[in-house]
Amino acid sequence: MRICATYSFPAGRHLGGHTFMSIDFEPTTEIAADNLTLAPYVDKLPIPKIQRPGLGGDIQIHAKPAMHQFHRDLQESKIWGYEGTFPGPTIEVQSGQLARIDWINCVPPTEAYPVKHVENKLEFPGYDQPGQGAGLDGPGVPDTKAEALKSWLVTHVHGQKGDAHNDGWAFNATKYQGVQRTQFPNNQAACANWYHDHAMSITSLNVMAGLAGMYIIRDQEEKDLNLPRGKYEVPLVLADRNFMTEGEPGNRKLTPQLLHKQALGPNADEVPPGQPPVIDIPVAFYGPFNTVNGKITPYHDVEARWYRFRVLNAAHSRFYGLKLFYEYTTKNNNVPVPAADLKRAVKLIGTDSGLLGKPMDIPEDGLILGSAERVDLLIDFSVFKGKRIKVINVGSDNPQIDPFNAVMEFRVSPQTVIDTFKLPDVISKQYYRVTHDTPPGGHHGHRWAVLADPTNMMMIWEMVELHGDEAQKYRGKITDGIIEVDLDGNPATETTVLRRVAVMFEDALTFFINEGDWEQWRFLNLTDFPHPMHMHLVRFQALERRVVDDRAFIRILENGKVIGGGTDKKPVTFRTVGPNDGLLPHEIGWKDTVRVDGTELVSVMSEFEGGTGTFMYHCHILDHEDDSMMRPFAVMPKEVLEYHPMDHGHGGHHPGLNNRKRRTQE
Ligand SMILES: [Cu+2]
Repeated sequence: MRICATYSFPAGRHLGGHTFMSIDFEPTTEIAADNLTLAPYVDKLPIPKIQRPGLGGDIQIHAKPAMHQFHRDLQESKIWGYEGTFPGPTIEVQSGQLARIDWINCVPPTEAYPVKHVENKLEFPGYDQPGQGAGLDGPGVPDTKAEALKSWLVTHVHGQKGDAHNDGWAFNATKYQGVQRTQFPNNQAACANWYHDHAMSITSLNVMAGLAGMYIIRDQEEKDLNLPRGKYEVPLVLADRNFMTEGEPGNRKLTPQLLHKQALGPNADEVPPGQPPVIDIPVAFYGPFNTVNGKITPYHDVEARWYRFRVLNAAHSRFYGLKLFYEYTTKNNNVPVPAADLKRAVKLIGTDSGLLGKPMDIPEDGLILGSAERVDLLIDFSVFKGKRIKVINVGSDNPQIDPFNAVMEFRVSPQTVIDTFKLPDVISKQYYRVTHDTPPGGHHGHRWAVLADPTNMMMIWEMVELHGDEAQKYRGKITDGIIEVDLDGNPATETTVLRRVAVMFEDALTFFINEGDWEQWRFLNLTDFPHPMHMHLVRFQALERRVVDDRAFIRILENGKVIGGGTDKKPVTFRTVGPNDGLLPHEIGWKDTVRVDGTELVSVMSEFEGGTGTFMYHCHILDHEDDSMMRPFAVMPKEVLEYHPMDHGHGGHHPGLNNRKRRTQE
């Protein structure tokens, strides 16, 4: 079993080396005998209730234990939800409207943790199937530590600007009856953000318990577009889930007990001769059941007219490849909506952090959404009058298999209705494409974050660029934590030498940023796993995506034990892929989370404005984030940063790091 199915793009848009995280589900005979499936399209799509700020901008959100029915044929499950629901209420504010939100922990310590946590090695096929696992599935090892957990919660509003003390710093979680007071100016463009738990080390479990909801910002520009609204604007919160089973193999039944079955796997990298394989990397969670707004594969009755969908991938790890199919009578014989119909009916008008300049078509082979990514979609169901349209996750190797790849179904009324909405040619006049020259005077700093897994952890290596003699002394040598890169592929120019300065979240802060500065961050993924990288505070635009030849990156051993990694006397090289700087067409939108697939380099450019303090950036695969694939960065007023000793490198408190440079200017 592999967890990274290769996702092929049609000719001309091939992203080469592009890995696509998916379920890779092959039903075993045991599963068939047990029939651990749930009938798709039997539950109506629920719509989370909307919560707007009251007088003075006040909102109170209570995290509390509740019962939640995921599917018609399942008993109610114990969850912890914001206002007792999963997803939580949709918070809706106007751009510029102050919101003061109190996040109140109402989960008493007497409440048992609502999620069972089990570790399951990838070599056993059961890691993405229902139940703890036994026999053929391989022994799922219960994590008894999870049973001892009491509620310890902190909420982060993903995509939200504001000072850092409102941002849900992972360590600043609170116990029962604790209140996290936050204030957001909402001085940002219309977009669909979301809120979820962010507690240090247990984010993955707390979110699995049900702690997530949407946060929608509206503005005048959006209003003037007269987009479908009210019941014609529908949030779709996607998340996969798993459940415990009961009974003997061959006669097992699903129970409503939420199950976080964490796949542990061998490192997918090729291990050079003489080097030990790396085992038990926490890969991720893959649930066999897709929920939308808290229901497993629901259906939604729609009129034959335009709708607007605010789609959020709130899954822990799963990347969705969303594709529309016509439902025919044979259950497993879905037919893709033909390209011409798709082009007529479906338009993409926005990404994570706001509206696009113009409506765009969605890719015929599926719209890819990594964890935490959002899209703003318009669908004209008059094209599909009287039909049933299935949404299927084609990220899987077996996209035709129902129900495990089913996401939801639209049932389009046969009735003709009057619809005054006309798709505008221009969506957002405020939108502009960011380039290297966008920052005033073209000035911007550079940062490097290397994603690496030479040991049994997924890590972010924070790097500094070395210069002059210091760089030269490392060129062509093997040194732990030194990565030499050949960015331009030109042998006549010098390679860039990067030195690792931080790994763990608790390592010294190294990214100090002037408030208002623009910076280009490069995420260099030297692992074979895709990592959706999210930066707090900012919105950014992706500048380019390149494929990395990472054969030069090797593990470094001491006494037969892996102690780190570095480049093997030659630099890591790159190749450009396809048109559009290697980006999918819609990846030119404003975003806060970007897919950095296995062995890829993705550069993003952002302006660090809208708040000051220490923020986090991290992989949004929640088990990677908990496994320390997260680092802090500080944004300070320029005149204050002038006073800060670390910024000038004369603090001298960090042996071996005192030569580091804060950044280079371009
Ligand atoms: Cu990751």
